[in-house]
Order: sequence, then structure tokens, then C-alpha cells
Amino acid sequence: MIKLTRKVVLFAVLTIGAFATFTGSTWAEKMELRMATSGSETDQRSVAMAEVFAPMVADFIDYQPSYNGTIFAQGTELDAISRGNLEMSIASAQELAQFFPEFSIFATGYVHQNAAHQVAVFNDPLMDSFKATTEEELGIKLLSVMYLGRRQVNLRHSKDDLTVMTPSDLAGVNLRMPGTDAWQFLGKALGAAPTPMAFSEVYTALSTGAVDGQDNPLPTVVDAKFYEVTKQIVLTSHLVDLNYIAISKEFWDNLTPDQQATMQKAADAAAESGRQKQLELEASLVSFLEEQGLDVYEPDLEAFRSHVQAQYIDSEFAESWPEGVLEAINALGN
Ligand code: KDO
Repeated sequence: MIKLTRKVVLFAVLTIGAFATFTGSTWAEKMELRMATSGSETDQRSVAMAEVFAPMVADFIDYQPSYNGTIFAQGTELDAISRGNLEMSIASAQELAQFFPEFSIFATGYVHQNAAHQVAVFNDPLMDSFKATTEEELGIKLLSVMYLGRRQVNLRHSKDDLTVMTPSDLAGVNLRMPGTDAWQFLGKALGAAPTPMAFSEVYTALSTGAVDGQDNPLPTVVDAKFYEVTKQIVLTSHLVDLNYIAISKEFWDNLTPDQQATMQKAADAAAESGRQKQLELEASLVSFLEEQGLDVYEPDLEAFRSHVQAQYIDSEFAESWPEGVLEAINALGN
């Protein structure tokens, strides 16, 4: 019996070894890249990473995505990467602002003007110190900037019950915002009473009335089906929001220069693909949401812009912004 087992094991090992060699790339050559995001599998950022990034690096990367915060809860991914428990995440400036307050400038209402402005800012020398700090102090490299979209206020109340034209109309409204300080500040700057809550809990909270509303770009409102449990969207466009493709610096440093060049190209291609898809969705979803019975309307944008900016200028966040960066960002806008 023992002899037979040895023969079976030997045959199996030889067969697997032959197969792996035959496929031209043994598993040992592929590096496991775990990517965690609180986003869904169907969100355009996740789709771009799976359909554009992963194939472009497939020669040397075994891409292993996880969605909806299943292996790392929203807001814990950067710490996980820093500790070597994860290799990549779709990170936010708001999460980075928890480590480095100066990142709050990229999470400030009405600063980024549009998707192209985000790309210009990310590729400008003004970003060098932000990228260096993240690499040196957190061990994380920001590969590319992704377009999440223009965040809008999305409420359970019907427009007849609550029409929002200025920030004062949001007074007392229990608005769910993501958990970090920068997010909570943005909710207050809009005039609302913010509640911290993970993205994965928002649908249930809206359906039960635990919160009065939430804010996200239209593609997220549709992808997460928030329109099923809300009745209006106020087109505040209060934050042209972004994410960063964030990778472990240690993992990056272990790649060859050619592999790094390929991965950088793949990250930029995925970011651009997701950006274009997200922009197309934003252009088409107002009519879809109105067909679902939601009121979608523009408030007094100047009232929101001036009120939100006034909250930031005297804030502790603004004190952390490096001298001249806000002016440099504004100069890159149109
Ligand atoms: C959210 O929790 O509202 C947010 O939009 C914050 C973003 O930074 C990002 O984490 C996003 O959720 C997730 O990717 C889900 O779309």
C-alpha cells in the first residue's frame, strides 16, 4: 500500500510540475497581489482593475480582488497594507488624512473642479511631498488617481416634504457620511448633522430610516441601489471625489524596473478606463433616476459653494495645508 501511495504522489507532483512548466509561467513566478476595496464588484473602479489592470500585469501578478469590505472593513485597508497584510487598495484622500491631515485639501468641498483637474493635480509637482510622505511614513505608493464622481445629497424625504436649496435647509438632517474626520467635517460644512457609518451599512440605514440620507456620486447611488430607498437627489456636486490606487511600497520595490513600468502603465490605463465609464454614467443617470420616481434638481449652488468654502478656510484642516498648495490646485483648474 505504501509503495502505491509513493508512486501516486510522485506521479501527481511530476504531472503538476510538467503542466506548470508547459503553461510557460509556473505559479512560483506569479506574485500574489491582494486588492481590497469597500466598493462593489460592479463599481466601475473595480471593473477597471479587473478588466484592464489585471490582464496587463498577468505575466507576473496573480491579482486577487476582494469587494464590499469583506476582508478589510472600509477605512482599515491602508493600515493593513502598512502592516504587510494586504498589497493594494482603492484608497481615499479622507482615509489618508487620518494619517496626514494635509491630505484633507483633496477632500475639501468645491476644490477639485472635474475629473481632468484631478489628473492634472495628481501629476503636478505639488503632489510630490504628499506622495513622498505616504511612501516614507506609511510604506504605501500612490500609483494613480481614480475618478469616483461628483458627490450629491441623496435623501429619503420627498421633495414636497423637504426641498433643499441652501445649506440652511439641511439643518438637523441626519446625513450619513463615511467615518473619518474629514468626511464628518464635510457633512457639517454642508449644513447637515452627519452620522459616521460604513458604506456597507448605508442601504439598510436608509431603508429603516436610521439616517435621513447619504451623499455619493450618481453611479454609486445606482450601483448600490440607494434609489430604491430614497426619494430625491440634490445636485450639490459638493465634492468631485477621487480615490487612489494604493500599493505596498515593499511589494513595489520587489518588482523589476520593467515590471514597475508595466504596472504603472496598467494602473493609469485602468484609472482612465474607469474615469471615462464613470463620466458616461454621470451623464446618463439623471434620467434613469427620474424614471425610478426620484426628484433630481439643482439647489442654489453659489449658496452651497460659498458656505462650504467658508467652513474650511478657518478650519484646523486648512491649517495643515502646505503653503501655496491651494493656489497651485486652483491654478491647474480651468
Ligand atoms: C462612501 O463610503 O460613501 C464612499 O463613497 C467613500 C469613498 O472613498 C469610497 O470608499 C467608496 O465609498 C467605496 O469605494 C464604495 O463606493
